[in-house]
Amino acid sequence: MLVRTRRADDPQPSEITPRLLHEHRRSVLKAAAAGLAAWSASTIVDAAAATGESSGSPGATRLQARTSALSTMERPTPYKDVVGYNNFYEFGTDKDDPAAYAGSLRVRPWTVTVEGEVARPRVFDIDELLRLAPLEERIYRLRCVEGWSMVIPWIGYSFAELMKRVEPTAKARYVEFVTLADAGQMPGLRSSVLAWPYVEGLRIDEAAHPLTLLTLGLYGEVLPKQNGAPVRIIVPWKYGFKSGKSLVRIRFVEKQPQTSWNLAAPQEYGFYSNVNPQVNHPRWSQATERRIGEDGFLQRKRPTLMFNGYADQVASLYAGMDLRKAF
Ligand SMILES: Nc1nc2c(c(=O)[nH]1)N[C@H]1C(S)=C(S)[C@@H](COP(=O)(O)O)O[C@H]1N2
Ligand SMILES: [Mo]
Repeated sequence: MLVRTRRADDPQPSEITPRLLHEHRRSVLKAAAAGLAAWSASTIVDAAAATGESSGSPGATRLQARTSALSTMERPTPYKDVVGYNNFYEFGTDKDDPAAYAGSLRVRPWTVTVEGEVARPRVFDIDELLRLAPLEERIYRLRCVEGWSMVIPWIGYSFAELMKRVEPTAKARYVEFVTLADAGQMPGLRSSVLAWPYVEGLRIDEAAHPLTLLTLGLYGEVLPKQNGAPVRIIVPWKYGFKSGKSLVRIRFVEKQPQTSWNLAAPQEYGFYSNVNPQVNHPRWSQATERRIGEDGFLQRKRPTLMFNGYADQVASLYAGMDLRKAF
């Protein structure tokens, strides 16, 4: 059953929040009218139906998730593009390498070690993480620094849920996300294109922001391997590379972490990497983006939105900062 309708036109930045809340309220009311608990309405069917395509891999574990009001109303990118056009350099640098080679990734057993400046350091088993908090479907735009974007119905919960359970100390000012580096499973590690493991970082208030999603699935199923199984982070107002895949270690630290992309090319990839159409990459403009799945002659370029459309929610995190310097 469809409980939401979604329009394909682009929302203006100022429109996003009110429209989201409006749509969410409507879906809740409709679900209630149909005699369903609002949260049990099947967003899985909804996301797939919106693209007019079948989605999901045969045999993949399905996840039940409730609709989140933090979703964009844009049409999700077709499933085949979401799982077929990827950046995951541990499996090669071509867009189709992850789909071709990530099959060798072993996702069980899997643990995520949470350590550093926390009162309760802990090793979480992946199956524990799947049950730690109620799963939500969050439809977010993913804007790659290379100039393309997708709209993906992710499944997970706010990273803040995990933070609550480990209790960061007063010294914790940053969070370092360390991803798997195992040459036996990851043929891309033969290349020295990046320093392995792939490491990313956030300031602690960015990590604690409700939009920051500890991500365990997409399109109603557990994360496909090429998308960063079994758990990754998604930070929707930042360029895609801030969203590390296949996390194994999360460290709360005092000092700003060294990140893989910043080490590889510091003049091109700063620590913040907020989506910002006014700050160009040294080698290309960031003013517009190409939506994957809509390629073709007449494809119009979409304007890139400040903070990827989340200015109302996140701009205050950067009050007083010069975003040309802190790029
Ligand atoms: N471990 C790891 N995480 C990674 C990357 C990577 O190469 N390795 N690539 C990043 C980049 S550049 C992007 S755009 C997104 C792509 O996510 P997707 O393939 O699920 O769309 O993952 C990010 N996370
Ligand atoms: Mo990217």
